[in-house]
Amino acid sequence: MGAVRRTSLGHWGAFEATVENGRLVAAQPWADGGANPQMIGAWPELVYSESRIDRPYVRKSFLQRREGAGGEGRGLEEMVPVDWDTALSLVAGQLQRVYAEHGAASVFGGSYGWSSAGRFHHARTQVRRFLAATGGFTDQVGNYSWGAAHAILPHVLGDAEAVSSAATSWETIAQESDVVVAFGGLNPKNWRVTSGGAGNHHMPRFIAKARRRGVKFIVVSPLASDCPEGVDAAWIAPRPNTDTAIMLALAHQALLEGRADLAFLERYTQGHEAFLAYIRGADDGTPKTIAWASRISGVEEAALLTLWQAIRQGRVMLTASWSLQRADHGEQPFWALIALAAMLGQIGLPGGGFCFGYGSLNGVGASARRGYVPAMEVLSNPVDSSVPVASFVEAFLNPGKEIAFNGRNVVFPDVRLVYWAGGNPFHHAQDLFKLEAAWRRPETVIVHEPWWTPTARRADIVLPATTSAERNDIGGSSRDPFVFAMPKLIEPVGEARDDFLIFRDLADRLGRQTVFDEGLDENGWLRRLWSKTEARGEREGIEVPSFDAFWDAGFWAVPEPEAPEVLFDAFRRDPDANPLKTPSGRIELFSRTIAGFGYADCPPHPAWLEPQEWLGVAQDGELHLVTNQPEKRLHSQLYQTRRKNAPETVEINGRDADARGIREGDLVRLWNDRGACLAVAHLGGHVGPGVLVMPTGAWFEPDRQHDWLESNGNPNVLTADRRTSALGQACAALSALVRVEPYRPAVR
Ligand SMILES: Nc1nc2c(c(=O)[nH]1)N[C@H]1C(S)=C(S)[C@@H](COP(=O)(O)OP(=O)(O)OC[C@H]3O[C@@H](n4cnc5c(=O)[nH]c(N)nc54)[C@H](O)[C@@H]3O)O[C@H]1N2
Ligand SMILES: Nc1nc2c(c(=O)[nH]1)N[C@H]1C(S)=C(S)[C@@H](COP(=O)(O)OP(=O)(O)OC[C@H]3O[C@@H](n4cnc5c(=O)[nH]c(N)nc54)[C@H](O)[C@@H]3O)O[C@H]1N2
Ligand SMILES: [Mo]
Repeated sequence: MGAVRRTSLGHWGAFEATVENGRLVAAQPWADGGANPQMIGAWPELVYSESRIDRPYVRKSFLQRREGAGGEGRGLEEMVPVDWDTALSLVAGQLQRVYAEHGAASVFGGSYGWSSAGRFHHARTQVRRFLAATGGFTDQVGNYSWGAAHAILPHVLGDAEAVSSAATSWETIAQESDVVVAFGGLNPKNWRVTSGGAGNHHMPRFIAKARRRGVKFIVVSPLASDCPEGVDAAWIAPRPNTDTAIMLALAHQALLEGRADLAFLERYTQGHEAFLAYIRGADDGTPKTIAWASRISGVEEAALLTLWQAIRQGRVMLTASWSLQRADHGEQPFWALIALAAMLGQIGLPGGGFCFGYGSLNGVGASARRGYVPAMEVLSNPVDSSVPVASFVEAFLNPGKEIAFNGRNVVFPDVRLVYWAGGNPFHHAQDLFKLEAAWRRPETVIVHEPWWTPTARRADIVLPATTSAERNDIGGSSRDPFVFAMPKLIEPVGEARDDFLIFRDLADRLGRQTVFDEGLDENGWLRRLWSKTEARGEREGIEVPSFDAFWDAGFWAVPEPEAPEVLFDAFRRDPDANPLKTPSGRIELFSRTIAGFGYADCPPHPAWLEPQEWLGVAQDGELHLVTNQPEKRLHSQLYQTRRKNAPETVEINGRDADARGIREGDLVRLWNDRGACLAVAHLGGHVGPGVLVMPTGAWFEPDRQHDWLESNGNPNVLTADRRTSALGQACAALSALVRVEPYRPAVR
């Protein structure tokens, strides 16, 4: 039989698969989509990886004693292979037991994680749908990506769309902007990825277009490579987590020089008086001057004044990457950026104002009509129990504890059973040794995974899931102009089953099958999802192909929107006719709602608050650890391929390396009170002094001989399990201090 070529999709791009004799043998970027060939090419390696889970497994003592086994042995004991029927009856029995004895809130099923690109077989959606159908569960709210923004933006802008889906189009930057100031940079590595996957990775093209018109780029980031290549951007390297101070000082300078657009503030904002009083220093006696920001950020006054000169006139786009808000008081830099943009008065103009995430994800600022990629339907959760996404470790450790969260109180449930499908908490959570301890608390842990990830290895019952190559699906991203058919390429590897089929079987055992599947199989669901795309097309006068035509073609190019998107253009045209959904209908630079919450860590206007961990409080020898997204992987995905880098690399400034006797390529040990990990030092001159940059995603591998030493270089053993504020309760991974030294293992 000859080779067959089919189109498919992953979060790192659309690809053309070659299948020979029932085997996936090659994958190449689709069309001229610009996806990264190395990441795409890893598909066969991924699918046939040695780390695939070949059949169901149960932890040895759990198989013998069920919930009586206790959690101590998780990750340590032997995993015993069992047949599917044994595994599924165990799972069903455990769910029944916990529902009956403790109630649905004791089933933790938030199951945060990216899962796979296909929207029907999206494991996190499937597990939450399943648990909603069988009795309910404790959910997780918000996300790790932009959790703090998700909480603060609705108070300021009326909703969170400016971070979740909407963005001023790059087209308008290329046509209208004079200057782009990118806090957190525009790192091209991030454009390799988008949730749901893309056919179009064209950010480099947009940037090139902007460059041709002479748009000037200024990158404010501790890492030089956050500037896209060929852009020759000016680089300002502040201490991490000090952007808010810089933004406030620029706003203050605008006020001093009479360049603040008071008419804009008057017409389009609410509470600017309080904000202006704050930056003048009326409340705390400290005007937020350039000199003040220089002391905090470590950037010379002259460089900050040059930055001010660059933005005091012309069309200015101010952008922030999502990373800025993944830190202590992460709400503030986003609010401060909005305030600074309001002072300059260009919000709502093409190529001007502010925007979040251009450097964070492929497709932000691309021209795409939203809403044509259908999402799998969820069911409403019959119990009202949820925790902020990044608080799950705290919740496992403190049942019954009450925390404040964005104006309400959350009581942590008494978690007895954990069900995770489509995420890797031993990658994504902070303070992983703390997670290890918390993970022992529940009575039962069930995980669906295609691969033996650190999370799968720490389960009581592991069910092997298929990859997206082994089933039919529909995929795509709302930030991309394509929807893709994802035909089944090969038969399931080993005894793997689709998450959907596993849940359908379990739902049947629990007497809830029709609630879960509504009588539809895979094909039925794909057709039902496509009918939503058709219905949307009908509403908007867009011609959508029939399901069969779409499936045969392998993709559908959604027609481009007529005009490039400009954030808040309608609001700018007429704020009375198009008010924001804030209490005042305006951009809130002072929020009475937030004032009413009375949170010390989130005041009612943008403000500089010292992070708990940053260079301003570092002891002698401590450095600020920035943990960013990995270049050649998607989080912990692809680690089981040649995209692995073990131990992971850490970027260190030459001066800091010299002071510690560290040379290029040395094996080093990073540590603090929370743990330690290995890494390989890289001294490329890419980071500012006092800063270490280390990507996330290495598979957590604690060295049992050397207590607290993680050997693959997973930096989350060093990050703090701390929230941004009582408002966001979001992940603050990017505020962490550590020490580093050459690694000299003790002779055993
Ligand atoms: N220090 C630090 N930590 C961070 C961040 C940071 O910047 N710094 N970033 C955070 C952010 S923004 C995010 S989004 C998270 C990401 O955290 P995660 O989303 O948990 O990371 P992934 O590695 O993408 O995990 C997805 C898992 O789903 C599995 N999977 C894939 N397909 C299937 C399937 O079909 N079925 C099943 N059952 N499983 C499947 C994969 O094998 C993988 O283990 O990490 C967060 N953690
Ligand atoms: N290749 C690849 N791309 C990805 C992902 C991936 O795993 N791999 N993950 C995707 C996901 S889930 C998400 S949420 C996005 C995340 O998007 P981002 O959060 O924007 O990405 P990061 O790489 O974490 O951070 C971008 C840069 O911000 C800089 N930075 C960190 N702290 C500070 C600070 O305090 N101030 C300033 N000015 N700069 C700072 C760092 O140098 C870092 O390189 O990325 C997406 N894109
Ligand atoms: Mo994310």
